[in-house]
Amino acid sequence: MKKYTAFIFSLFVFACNNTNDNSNNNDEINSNTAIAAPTNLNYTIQKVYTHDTSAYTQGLEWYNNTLIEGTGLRGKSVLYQMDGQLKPLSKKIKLELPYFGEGITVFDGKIYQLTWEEHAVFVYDATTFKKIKTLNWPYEGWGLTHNDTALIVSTGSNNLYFVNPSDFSIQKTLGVYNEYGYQNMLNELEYVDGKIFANIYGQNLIVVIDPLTGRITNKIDCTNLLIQAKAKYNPLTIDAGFVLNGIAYRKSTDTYFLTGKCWPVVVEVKLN
Ligand SMILES: [Ca+2]
Repeated sequence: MKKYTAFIFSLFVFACNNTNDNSNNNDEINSNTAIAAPTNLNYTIQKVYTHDTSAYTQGLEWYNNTLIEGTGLRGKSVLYQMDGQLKPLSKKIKLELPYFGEGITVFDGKIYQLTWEEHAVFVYDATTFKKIKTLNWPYEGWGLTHNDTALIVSTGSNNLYFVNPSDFSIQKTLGVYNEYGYQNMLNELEYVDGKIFANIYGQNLIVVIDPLTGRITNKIDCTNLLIQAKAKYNPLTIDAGFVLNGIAYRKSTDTYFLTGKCWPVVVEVKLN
């Protein structure tokens, strides 16, 4: 589901339960109560950084003043670390074939890295980048973040899975919805102050989710982000699969670092 066809497909599957791990049904939303539409959040660009255009971004998270990025594509998937100015540091893990890297998050001193279709979750020491163990995940792996006690996984469906960090056993499944129904294609994630931010695959859209109810409370339209960031690129050379994907919150500056798959820039924004 990472190719251009998937993007077209995504335009039609919105609110449909077509993936095998969707357990929710639109009927479960109380149709007697109007669901409030998400309110728009605006952003102000703070700074624009260079991003490696070979990095097919799947996961992005700040950890100890370094930005950790996990990337995808078979034979090209890596896990690496950048300094505070987003200059790549030496620590870098290359995934072997056939593994297709997906979302990452750092929890209790360990980096967790999903894989797309391989059902493997790699766990590394966040300081040394040495692999500690490999866990199993039954569904596709897309996005990953965490709250104080659980890792939170997206699978491209409308569900978020709260899992035990020690073995990835599912503690809770949360259906994510807006005023029209369930929201499919949840991708890269970021947990910030009791809310879950999610990229919607194939759209220039970030949604903000209430983790207690699954309701999308806010949305951030990133349609003009590359233009506003004055990113130098030829749109004709951009693959249709190089979509917005990547949210990392830096607490020290209260700013969000946004990018996309193989984008030339990472854009630091403050939400208004
Ligand atoms: Ca993230």
